[in-house]
Amino acid sequence: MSKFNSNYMITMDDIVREGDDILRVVTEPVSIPPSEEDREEMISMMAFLKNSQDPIISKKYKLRAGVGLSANQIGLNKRMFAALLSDDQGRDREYALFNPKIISHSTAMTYLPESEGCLSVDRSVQGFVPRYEKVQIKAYDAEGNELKLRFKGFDAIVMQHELDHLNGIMFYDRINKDNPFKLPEGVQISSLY
Ligand code: UDB
Ligand code: ZN
Repeated sequence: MSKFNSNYMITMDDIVREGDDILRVVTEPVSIPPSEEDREEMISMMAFLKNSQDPIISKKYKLRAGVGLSANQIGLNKRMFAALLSDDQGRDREYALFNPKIISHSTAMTYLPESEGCLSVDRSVQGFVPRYEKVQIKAYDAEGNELKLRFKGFDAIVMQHELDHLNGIMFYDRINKDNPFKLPEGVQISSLY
């Protein structure tokens, strides 16, 4: 059993930083339905995101306001991530996804004009990170039910950023090496804002 049981509080000290090899590993699928251990770790990851988005708690524990966290970012070689997004009405939407996979995507792409950043990266990296504007994801939930989910805009960017982590890819790997603000050619791509 890892230390990340459902009572454990993840803080920034638990977040693996760039340079650690686990961030460059193609993570291993988890069993479906997920084991008790996998589910407890996921609960702990989701609690981190909730705490990090709570103004009082995040200030007390010096947490960066996180929207997504992949298992290898806390040192676990597992294909699972948590995301805590907001719907159109500002209500929380929790995604606890096991063995997620992109099953289809738009040809159109988008990017965050202010670049991405990452909980595992303690410096600002300039440049555009091209992402699909829309993605459809197949995954399993904590009970082992198959899910098919559609995301667009910022939510789609978060999903692709977390899926990249599970494949050992960092956001800056996708920034053009010659000119960080050069966009891919021959594709429709527009700024998210
Ligand atoms: C984040 N948060 O959690 F546009 F309300 C980033 C950090 C690195 C700045 C903490 C973030 O983008 N929050 C945010 C953005 C908004 C509106 C808002 C909150 N991640 C997650 C991460 O590193 N996961 O591995 C980085 C994001 C950059 C683009 C997608 C994920
Ligand atoms: Zn990240």
